[in-house]
Amino acid sequence: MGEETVSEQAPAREQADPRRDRPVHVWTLVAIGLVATAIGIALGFAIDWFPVRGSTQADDIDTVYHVLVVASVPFFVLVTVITLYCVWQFRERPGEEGLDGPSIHGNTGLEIVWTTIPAILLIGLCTYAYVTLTNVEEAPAAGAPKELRVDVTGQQFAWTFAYRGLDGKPVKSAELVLPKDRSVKFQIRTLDVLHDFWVPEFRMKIDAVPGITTSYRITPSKLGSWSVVCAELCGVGHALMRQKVTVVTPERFDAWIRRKQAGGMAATGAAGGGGAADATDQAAIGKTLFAEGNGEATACGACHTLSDAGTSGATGPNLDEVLKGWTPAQIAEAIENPNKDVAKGYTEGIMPANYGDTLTKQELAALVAYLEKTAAK
Ligand code: HEC
Ligand SMILES: [Cu+2]
Repeated sequence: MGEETVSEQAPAREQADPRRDRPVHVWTLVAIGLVATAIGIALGFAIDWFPVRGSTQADDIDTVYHVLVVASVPFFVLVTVITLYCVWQFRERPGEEGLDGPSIHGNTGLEIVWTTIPAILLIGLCTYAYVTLTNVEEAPAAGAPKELRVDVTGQQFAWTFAYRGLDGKPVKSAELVLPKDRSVKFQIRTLDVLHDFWVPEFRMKIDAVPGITTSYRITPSKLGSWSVVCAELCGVGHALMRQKVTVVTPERFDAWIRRKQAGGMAATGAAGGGGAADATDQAAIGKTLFAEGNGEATACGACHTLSDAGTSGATGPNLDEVLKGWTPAQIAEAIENPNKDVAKGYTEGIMPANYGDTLTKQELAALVAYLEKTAAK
């Protein structure tokens, strides 16, 4: 039996077979490969893959991408050309059904070549990417404007921002506002699951990991308004976890910070005053909670637009429009049990369902009082 198979197979391969196509010359394949490589690299550069370059880091990071294109297209072409050529040249022809090719065992020279070249290439590219990442994240030089520190907190399904190291008191915000041409270091945390803090225009991104604080640094280099995106699948509301980042001139940034500091101060003063807060103080506390949260409870303004609180969130209904005529009981119910009566056109499970726990009774009352007063205007 065994002998029969061998004697049947061997001649089929060893003799020049009239059924075979004439082999293509190796230089023809090389020429095809070079043309395909040139087209591939040209396309890689011609297509504009990237959003606007919004930070000083963007140039170097885009260069990494272009170097990777130049390094990987030739290998992609090499593998593809050889594969397609073999599929065509050694296809099964009528009469060859069930035949097996000659058995080939190992080629030490080839194996050394195809291990060494990719190893050198990979080590080189990793080193280059690592050095680039270290360089773009270098602390600002002496004499540059003082670095801004922003704590970023992720929670299903919104981000809140806290500015540290300002002159005067820290500022919390549901919206990210940054000055142009000043280095900013983000310290990123999460209150629940993994999230990932990303502004595509700034190019940098990093996971928010439970239990640890991660960070990165960028310098906004363009005025404009873009999206903060969550880039780590984090639950049903992941795709809606988007907020606004606005890059403004340093003067406008300082004015914005001062306005925030003044607004927050009134509310803190009222809360710290002790005793029964009167209606105006209640509303001031409510407004602060709405725009800033309380560290545990996500700011409502991250998801809701409310012009009185200066927020522009777009994940949930616009509260300038929907709250008219609501009773305090209805507002409280919507906050504590958001999934009971889901607003038309919106998905259940996006608005945090834990405000009953993360807000104290007084905070909830203040928020309801504020929203009722604002809606009545
Ligand atoms: C992560 C985003 C998110 C946050 C944070 C959030 N909400 Fe919502 N909210 C939504 C979504 C989405 C809906 C619509 C679905 C629903 O009713 O549950 C909604 C619905 C509402 C409604 C009902 C609106 C209607 O038309 O029925 C009210 C009122 C409301 N939210 C108030 C608040 C308040 C107050 C806070 C802060 C304590 C808050 N929300 C925080 C996303 C959010
Ligand atoms: Cu997320």
